[in-house]
Amino acid sequence: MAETIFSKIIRRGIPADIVYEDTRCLAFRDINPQAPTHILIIPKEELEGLQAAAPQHEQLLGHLLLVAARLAEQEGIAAAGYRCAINAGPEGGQTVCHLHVHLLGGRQMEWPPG
Ligand code: DGP
Repeated sequence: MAETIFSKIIRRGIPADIVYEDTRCLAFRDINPQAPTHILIIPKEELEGLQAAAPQHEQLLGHLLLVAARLAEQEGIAAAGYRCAINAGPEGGQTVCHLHVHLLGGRQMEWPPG
């Protein structure tokens, strides 16, 4: 698998505004924010996307969502509400082939997302 831009961020090959890190994941601000708060939470393990997830990723997937919830608290958007989104595959709008959870908040979200 070719190295993605997110793998480069993990190994500090390119800069990012990192807001959280632990042994399993990294969270940083999206370069093209779609809301006042727009953070990407990614596993350090290379995983192409949700479509490539398998039973052994169950704990990792739960961890990413719990980190998103914790970051929402940290960002001060938890009380008002926020959105977590995972784009999977071309029709899902995924452009970077490394699993990532978008954490969006700080404005009213709309539905359907388009
Ligand atoms: P998606 O469309 O779900 O694959 O989202 C990919 C997101 O990644 C998109 O919102 C823009 C963001 N992104 C792409 N390249 C970079 C980068 O080099 N740095 C940061 N911080 N974000 C990036």
